[in-house]
Amino acid sequence: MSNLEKVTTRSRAIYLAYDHGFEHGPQDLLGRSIDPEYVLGLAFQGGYNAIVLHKGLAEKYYPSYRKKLPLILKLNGKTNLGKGEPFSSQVCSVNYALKLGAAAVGYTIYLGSQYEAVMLNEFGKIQEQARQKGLTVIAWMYPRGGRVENEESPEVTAYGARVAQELGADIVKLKYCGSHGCFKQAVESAGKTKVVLSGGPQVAEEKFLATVREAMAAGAIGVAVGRNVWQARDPLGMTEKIKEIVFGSTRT
Ligand code: FBP
Repeated sequence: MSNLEKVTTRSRAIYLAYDHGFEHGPQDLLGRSIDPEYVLGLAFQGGYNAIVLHKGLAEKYYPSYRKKLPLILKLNGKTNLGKGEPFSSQVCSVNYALKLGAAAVGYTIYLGSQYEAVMLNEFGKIQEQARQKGLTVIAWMYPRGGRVENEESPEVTAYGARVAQELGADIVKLKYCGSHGCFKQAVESAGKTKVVLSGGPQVAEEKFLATVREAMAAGAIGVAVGRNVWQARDPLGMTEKIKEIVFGSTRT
């Protein structure tokens, strides 16, 4: 089985992102979603290809899922309390991710930030270490900072996709740039690096599903979604609708 096959199903994938307690604070974790046990159960029951966690949650909650749900270990993070140029620093090593049972590692690059060089440097090392250990590498490519006028413009989205390809990411996670055409351009820029759609803040169910449809039609292999699932009224129902779009008849 190739590295990518460990976190995909017939070259498609749905990932449940759950790093928000770190990135945004508990304000995002409404109701049951404050409980990591609940969200891991949801990822397993929903048949997600993997769950995204920081190491603290992986240490305490992942052991009982180790054999049944692949893990994407998020290697860097930042809170939303800091002001100024965005910088997400590395908080976990590739070796420790492997020890925790990860099948893949994730890293956010704020392309265009004043600290871009530091993140590119960290990612470059992580990519090589992950290759040696047989882990899939996923880049969260989020253009952001004072020099980036529009974080979701077609130009910076495609630029981020291209940089992910040139850095050797297996998968790049991109925010939706607003149309089928511009997302298709981003997918083309990513080349052999696979693209997954980043979910974003919760929106009306039909609106989110329409975006997933457009991203898939543009060539994405799936989604890495958090809030639009575990903040939904019926997270498992929402999951089924996403699966229908992403896998259609390809799901085994
Ligand atoms: P969502 O589907 O909830 O948007 O999660 C995707 C994600 O990339 C998370 O992994 C991460 O915590 C968050 O979005 C980052 O959001 P922001 O753009 O606000 O920094």
